[in-house]
Amino acid sequence: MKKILLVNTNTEKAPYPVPPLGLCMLATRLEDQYQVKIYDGVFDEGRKLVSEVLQFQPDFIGFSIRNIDDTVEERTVFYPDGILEKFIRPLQQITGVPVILGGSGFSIFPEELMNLTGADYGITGEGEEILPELLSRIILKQDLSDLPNVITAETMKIKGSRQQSFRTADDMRFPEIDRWIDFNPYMARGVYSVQTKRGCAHGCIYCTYPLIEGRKFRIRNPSDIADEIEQAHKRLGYVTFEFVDSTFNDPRGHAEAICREIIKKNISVRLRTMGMNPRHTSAELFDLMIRSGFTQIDATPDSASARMLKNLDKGFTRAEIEKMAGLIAKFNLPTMWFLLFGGPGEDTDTFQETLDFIDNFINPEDLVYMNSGLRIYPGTPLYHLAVKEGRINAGQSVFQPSAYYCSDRIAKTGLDGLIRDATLLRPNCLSAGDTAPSTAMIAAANEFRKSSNIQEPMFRTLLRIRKQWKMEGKL
Ligand code: B12
Repeated sequence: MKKILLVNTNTEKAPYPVPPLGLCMLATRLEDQYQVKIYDGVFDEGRKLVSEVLQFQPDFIGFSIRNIDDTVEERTVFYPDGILEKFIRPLQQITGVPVILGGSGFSIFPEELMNLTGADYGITGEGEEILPELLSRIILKQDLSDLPNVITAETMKIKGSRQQSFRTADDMRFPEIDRWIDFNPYMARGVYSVQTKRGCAHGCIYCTYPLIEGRKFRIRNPSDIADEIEQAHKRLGYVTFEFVDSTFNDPRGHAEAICREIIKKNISVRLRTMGMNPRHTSAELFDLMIRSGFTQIDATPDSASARMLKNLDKGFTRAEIEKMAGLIAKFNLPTMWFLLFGGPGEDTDTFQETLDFIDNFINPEDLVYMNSGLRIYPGTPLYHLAVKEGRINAGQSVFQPSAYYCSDRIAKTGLDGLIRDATLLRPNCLSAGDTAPSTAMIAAANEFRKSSNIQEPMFRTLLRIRKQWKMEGKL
């Protein structure tokens, strides 16, 4: 049997370490035909990689590239150089086996990453269908030119338009993450990731999700999702399950069906999710979410200004965000809010509108992240707008993270000042540059949770410590 090593090159541990779900899915798909191993670089950061390769002697090495930069203009962390230095170069020096790249970050910047790394092949988008096909064609020395989403060192081009290979997501075999990687280091602050669908049908002007996952929602069978959670819960015990979908409650009815299946299992699990679409929230959904085990959610409306919601093409209204906020309050569901300032047309009025929303609709115990400036990604409406407005040239690469958009109706420094003032007056509001709490703060939060046996989400404890330290002048 030929061997393939899949390498997770993501070493980011903020806001918390995330397990390489995509690689585990690929490993699960490949294991019938190949001997597969995952090297998880999150905690080891490449230290044991060379010795693993010398021991395993793979025939292929696949690198997953997830993060390119942290999308926070003020602090800009750029990951590719570290990925090259810690993971890719050391292996290129000791072996000549084909190197294949993939992952969400790679899918946004395939040409740039092929150039930077000198890799042999790359696959954009989901890998389950194309990777096995690519491997067998390489083995059989067959032509690759009709393989969609594949880029090679020779062609440096992706053939045709990007396609998604699954018609539905039912054939997305769920992996047992902890069978592929050591899950122990994730147990402290990490989460067990679950994907319930692929695709995003929304048109938010700055967003890469449709580019990475396709524009059509392709949903998994809700009872399979509940089985996955039940089985992982049995294996791991106390762990938080996090849904990693673009938005959890889309298309309408899917989230409700998942919650019902989990409730039927009669298991006591902790659930959380990223993006909620305000339009598809309802008392019924929140009731089901609470009953199935949700202990926190992320709300990502980006803005609460009617004008900005339109300009960002969010697909929902201010009234719908207010409805969602009302439900969050009614069901007392701890929430992290994410707001994005500086999009096209942002001015002091629209800023104030969103600030009023924070003051009137958000629980002061909930966290609000305020981000300034929008990262410009290739292939997005924002990219085209930036070209039209003469901010970048048509076709210009925006790989280096200096490409941010800020409305011409508000100076960037002025916007940063407004955010700073807002966060000074509101202890629950943080500028996006503050997403990583210090080790001392995490330690204090853990200590507090242990001594008070408190069950609240970590972000609330961190906020508690932050407020206390601020009062004591420690911050
Ligand atoms: C969920 C999510 C989060 C959650 C993670 C929760 C969790 N439990 O995992 C949270 C909110 C915590 C988060 C945080 C961050 N995120 Co995030 N996140 C996502 C999101 C929406 C989905 C990721 C995911 O799990 N997908 C599902 C899995 C199954 O897919 P996958 O891993 O991509 O794998 C598939 C393919 O990529 C491919 N593939 C993967 N590896 C390989 C390897 C090979 C060889 C091949 C052939 C194929 C292949 O096949 C897999 C199966 O089909 C993506 C956007 C997106 N739609 O992809 C952004 C995304 C990955 N995040 C991004 C960023 C920037 C971040 C942060 C740095 C933000 C910040 N400043 O804090 C942090 C970093 C966190 C960390 N520790 O790494 C960016 C990365 C690109 C970039 N701009 O750099 C993305 C793409 C969003 C964006 N802005 O464009 N994120």
